Amino acid sequence: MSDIILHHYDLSPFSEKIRLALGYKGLAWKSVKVEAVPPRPLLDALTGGYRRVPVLQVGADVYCDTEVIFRAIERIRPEPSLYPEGEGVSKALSLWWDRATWKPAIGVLVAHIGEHLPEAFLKDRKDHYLGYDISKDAMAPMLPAYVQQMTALAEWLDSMLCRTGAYLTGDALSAADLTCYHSLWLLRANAGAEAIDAQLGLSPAVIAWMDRIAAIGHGTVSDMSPEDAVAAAKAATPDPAFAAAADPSGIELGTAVTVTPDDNARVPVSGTLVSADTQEVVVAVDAPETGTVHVHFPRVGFETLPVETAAQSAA
Ligand SMILES: N[C@@H](CCC(=O)N[C@@H](CS)C(=O)NCC(=O)O)C(=O)O
Repeated sequence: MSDIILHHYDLSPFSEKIRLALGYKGLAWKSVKVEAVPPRPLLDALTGGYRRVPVLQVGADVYCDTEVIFRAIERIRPEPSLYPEGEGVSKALSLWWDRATWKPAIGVLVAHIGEHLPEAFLKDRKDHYLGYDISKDAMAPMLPAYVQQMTALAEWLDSMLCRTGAYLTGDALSAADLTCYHSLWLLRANAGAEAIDAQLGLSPAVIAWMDRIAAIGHGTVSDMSPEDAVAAAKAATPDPAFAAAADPSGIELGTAVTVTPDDNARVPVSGTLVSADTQEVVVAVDAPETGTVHVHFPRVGFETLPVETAAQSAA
């Protein structure tokens, strides 16, 4: 099998979930570090311009968004499963947590370290990513509400752990644990565990659960340059295992489509629909640097539309 390559940056919480998933599976992987602020021309060539991080690459197959990255890792090494209670409960918890905690977690974060965030980072997030200002000053008036929300949401984790034992969905870890951990990890890694545990009133059960997850580690990691990652894509051909007879949503294979996140960073990726099931969509994208790559997205959280329909809905 081709190398497993993760394009990420250290302080990206969504990347931390994937680093831990790779560690949980005991996988060896290559680490390609990307800038926290675009431009990222080589990553764009691999994804067709998908704006977010992390991205997982295996040869000429490229996976965008942690939901589909979890799925890819599960296919590569099925045991121990990231979905011991099935995909539904784990994915539903993950989607809820990611969307409910994103803004309040950033609000708490910038209260602690906002003065150290570079101007270019803040401008990029406002103008091209989130659409709102995440500087310390701009978020300060809402800080009490952000703390209230994070506190209440973390208490729900405590309630789940009290019922299930070691992990959120049962006595074995699931992808939901890695997801619900990542924003608390971001806060503790930057502001200090003691300060965050006290500020959000994290319970002993939640703290012990985070310690268990941190102990998983990241697996066996070695560095790779972005240039080598692009060369690996060019040298490979997309995995034919993802051929499908038809898209269940009715778009004909071979249609020119755009795939766009439905929350933030709404930068469409344009490509040719090559495969799809109810959970995952795959488009072929060509760039001179990479040749043809197959870019995979989840269905939930993304809009896959024929190019003409996308143009009409944007008009
Ligand atoms: N739904 C996406 C969210 C990913 C996300 O928000 N990533 C952040 C970094 S942790 C990001 O891309 N920020 C903007 C950037 O780095 O350009 C996923 O699950 O992968």
